[in-house]
Amino acid sequence: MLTFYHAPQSRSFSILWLLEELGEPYSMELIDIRGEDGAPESYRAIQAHKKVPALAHDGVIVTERAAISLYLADAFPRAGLAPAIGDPSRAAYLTALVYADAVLDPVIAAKALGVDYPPRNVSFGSLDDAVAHLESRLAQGHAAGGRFTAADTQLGTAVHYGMNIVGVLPRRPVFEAYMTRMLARPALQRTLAKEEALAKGA
Ligand SMILES: N[C@@H](CCC(=O)N[C@@H](CS)C(=O)NCC(=O)O)C(=O)O
Repeated sequence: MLTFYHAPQSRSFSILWLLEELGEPYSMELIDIRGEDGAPESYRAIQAHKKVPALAHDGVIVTERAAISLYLADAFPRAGLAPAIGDPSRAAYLTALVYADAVLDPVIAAKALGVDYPPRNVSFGSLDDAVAHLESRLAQGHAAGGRFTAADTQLGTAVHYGMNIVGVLPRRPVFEAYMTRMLARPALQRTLAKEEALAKGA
């Protein structure tokens, strides 16, 4: 049994997309993160910072998008969203999947918030380095080489947010072509439809 703790139009979008790619049944608990004090205090027992997403699976809780993505892709291998342990392509997969939250999300957030920082003194480095790295990585077709994996739900969400929502990432042809490929996926189209319905309160 999978329970997904979600808020529409938030970072938990990437996990909603991954769940749609997996095709496993799940239930959704909506968490109101936008009240004055954020999510209810009771939710802290699930997520220490009262943030979404979180996932409960057969009595265990997983938090942090990178961990949830790795967990789900490994727990449901039938969907083929993670190279197996021992497959050399797992290196690029793990790197891209963790990069999305460890590097790309903070550089986009810092730029969007107008925060100046010395790139060599922070773990995530500079936006320019991230753009150059993403450009060469996504030129291969997907986050981790030739095929779609759970790294794409993470990187794809960050590229969409950075380029289309906050306008921090430049509209490089590689990024546009990548997003066009992602948007052709039925699972992403279902995710966007669900998000729209949730945002309208349906
Ligand atoms: N490190 C977390 C970040 C999740 C996150 O930033 N969630 C935001 C939504 S965009 C949130 O729940 N914010 C509500 C709050 O901080 O009160 C993860 O990767 O899961």
